[in-house]
Amino acid sequence: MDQKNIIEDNGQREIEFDAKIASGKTIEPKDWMPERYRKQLLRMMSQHAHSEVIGMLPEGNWITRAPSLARKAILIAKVQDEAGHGLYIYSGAETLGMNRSEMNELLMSGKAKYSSIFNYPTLSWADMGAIGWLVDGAAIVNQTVLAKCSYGPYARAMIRICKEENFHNKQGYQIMAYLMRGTDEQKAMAQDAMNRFWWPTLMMFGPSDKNSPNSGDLLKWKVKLNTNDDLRQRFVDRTIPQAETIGLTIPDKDLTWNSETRHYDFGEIDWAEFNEVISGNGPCNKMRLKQRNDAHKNGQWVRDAATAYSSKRAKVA
Ligand code: FAQ
Repeated sequence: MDQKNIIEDNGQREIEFDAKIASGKTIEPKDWMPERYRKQLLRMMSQHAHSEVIGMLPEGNWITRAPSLARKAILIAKVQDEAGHGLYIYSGAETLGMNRSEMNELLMSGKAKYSSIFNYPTLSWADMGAIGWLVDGAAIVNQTVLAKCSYGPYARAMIRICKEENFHNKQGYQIMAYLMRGTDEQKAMAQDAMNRFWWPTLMMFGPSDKNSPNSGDLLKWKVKLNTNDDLRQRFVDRTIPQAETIGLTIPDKDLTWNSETRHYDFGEIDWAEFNEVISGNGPCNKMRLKQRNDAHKNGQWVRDAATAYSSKRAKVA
């Protein structure tokens, strides 16, 4: 096919692709897709998968120190769930033409992004409550919408992940609620976790709409169905009453209920801090990358054993 025909052919395919998206059908791995759609999805899905995997580190930090056997079992199960989420999303991302080890290389070399929230330290047991309640709560708001996104493998992974995130969210809220019924020290610990995690959680939704370079493409192609600011507002509106119910104070002096818009107005996010964190200069960026690299290196014997086992089974079969 000559150059002119290729351009016309791709133009026709793009019209069909846009019509498919407009009709609400999902795009599947073998369907034709514009190169920019593929790249945007791969960027977003691989970052999401990396976030699940790096997200195990701040919580893993508390497994040996959980205050009871039941809490330890729950936390182990939660961290294991996050590994599973990473796996589903990496598998979905692989359908876009990059294999998992390449994605992992980009993560381990510091070239790929993962959610800013995991570059903050977990200093007390209450932080496990704050992560489950706030961080998983934010993830649910974002991912419930992604479960209706235009790329089939991503949308389907989100359905299962959201079910599990709901358990995570409830166990986190329960930790916070129990602490708020406890001693003055326990209440102070819960409030301190709230104070440290509130603003970084709002940053999880990404830059404000006017500074979000990828939103245009993603909204056009129905990968995102809402803007960053819309989802952030949705999270604030649903979380304030939960905080009030258990007696936690939101660390925002500008927070007010707006009876006209029927939403909470809230203060300005520290975007300088956000930009520092996503550029690799947050409180824990370097430590997280080192932990991830060390875990990969120390897990080599597991990968070797799994490879040896599968080749042995292949010989028997
Ligand atoms: N952190 O143009 P936009 C979880 C980057 S899962 C780091 O607005 P976009 C579960 C962005 O990549 C949490 N970087 O970008 C769990 C872009 O840079 P690039 C993860 C961020 O894609 C719970 C640049 O800024 N969830 O927590 C962040 O339209 C507990 C410009 O931004 C997902 O990944 C950030 N917060 O919107 C696990 C959900 N925000 O790539 C363990 C899927 C923005 O051009 C324990 N992702 N950037 O170099 C999304 O919904 C979107 O990608 C956004 C960003 C909303 C994150």
